[in-house]
Amino acid sequence: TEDHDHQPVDLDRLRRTAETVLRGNWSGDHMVPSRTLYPHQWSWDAAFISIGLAHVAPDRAWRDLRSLFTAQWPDGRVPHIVFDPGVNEKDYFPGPAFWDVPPLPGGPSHIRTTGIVQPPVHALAARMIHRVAPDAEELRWLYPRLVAQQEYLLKHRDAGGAGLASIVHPWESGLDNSPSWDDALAQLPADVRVLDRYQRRDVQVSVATHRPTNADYARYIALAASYRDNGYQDFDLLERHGFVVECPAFNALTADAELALAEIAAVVGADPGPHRERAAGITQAMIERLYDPETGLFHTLDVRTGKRSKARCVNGLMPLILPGLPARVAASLADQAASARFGLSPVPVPSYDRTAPDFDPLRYWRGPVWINVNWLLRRGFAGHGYAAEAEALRQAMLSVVDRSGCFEYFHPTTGEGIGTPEFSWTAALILDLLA
Ligand code: 2M8
Repeated sequence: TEDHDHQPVDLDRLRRTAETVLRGNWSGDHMVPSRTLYPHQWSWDAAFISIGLAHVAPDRAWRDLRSLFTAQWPDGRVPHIVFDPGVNEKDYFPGPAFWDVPPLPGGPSHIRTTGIVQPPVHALAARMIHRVAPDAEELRWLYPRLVAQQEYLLKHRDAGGAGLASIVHPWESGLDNSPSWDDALAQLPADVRVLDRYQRRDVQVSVATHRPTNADYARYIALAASYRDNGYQDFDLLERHGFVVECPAFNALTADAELALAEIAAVVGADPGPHRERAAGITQAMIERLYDPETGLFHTLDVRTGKRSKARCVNGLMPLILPGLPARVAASLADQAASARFGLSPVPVPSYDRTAPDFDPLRYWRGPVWINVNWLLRRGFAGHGYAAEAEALRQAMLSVVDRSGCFEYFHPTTGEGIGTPEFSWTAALILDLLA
């Protein structure tokens, strides 16, 4: 046991630190994930951020979600980045010129966005903000938009035909360079010459050995360009696009969003029934397609090859957030999360199996600890009656952030802060854990 296991957490100092980060990262009508590395608005960041912000600045929490959904596309997709027109194009790559989204008929013409999505955590966020700072008017504004977001994912993105949403880019998962995508990406050429035409901004602002490799980055750029050049359309994805994958975390969050929508529906006078049915359908399809009883984990499915990835990654634990998961499946996830492969404390659950030969404690989503997935896992434990594990994970999160600061991610052994130092969702979710 390392000494940080025993250090008492200074709760007041922690709260003040987190509040300071969120004050510094507010940009008029939205929060940036980080002033330096991520100077625009990100989709799932906004959801996590608003959950924590609700406790200290509920107006800003509602505002952040409203800003994001103002940029929603007419087909229902919520873009993964909404660009701030006040930020210089060279301050983030790939920026609005690369994504080149044409003004959308019926959509806001002055707002520039990417054309891919991120996990739909926003219904959960709306439900949670409403509990802390009730505002039925905001919920009424958001409800049809949240429903359209779900319909986009469950109709346009059901490339596998089984009722699950596919992602068309690793960035859509939020777990950029997770080993979950290695098999699917290995089938694509990695032509790093594509990077000659662009400047990677992330490796200038952050440490290159912590960020995705150039080979991976070249594939990210090629995939984004291919989706863009197909007009951001989703028909015939399997024939037209090189990356079509079902992710267990993305789909668990999609099902969880339906459960949140069922509760929101009750407030706004809509029918909760269909939302509950959809959540149950997604949960069932996930168990059939993505669960491996031998590993006791969920795995990503490459819809193009029909093969499940063997990698054991944190997204494979995420279905624990679903209350409808059979107790035996929940028990196997809980076992795995507490096992030597992951481990809940003294440092929270890492992004990848600690015992894997290619576990990398520093490289982004291939080893380090992230607070957002641990915050979700904690909810999962609590929801399935694992109170001790939920509390151990909560303490581990508070302790690592208290010692190191509101970093983007943390070293999975030492707990040292890595990446960008004043990271919004870390600060926000700590405030939620302290509430
Ligand atoms: C990271 O992703 C962006 C691309 O969207 C990047 O690497 O530039 C991921 O950690 C993602 O989950 C997160 O939403 C984003 C902003 O915090 O950064």
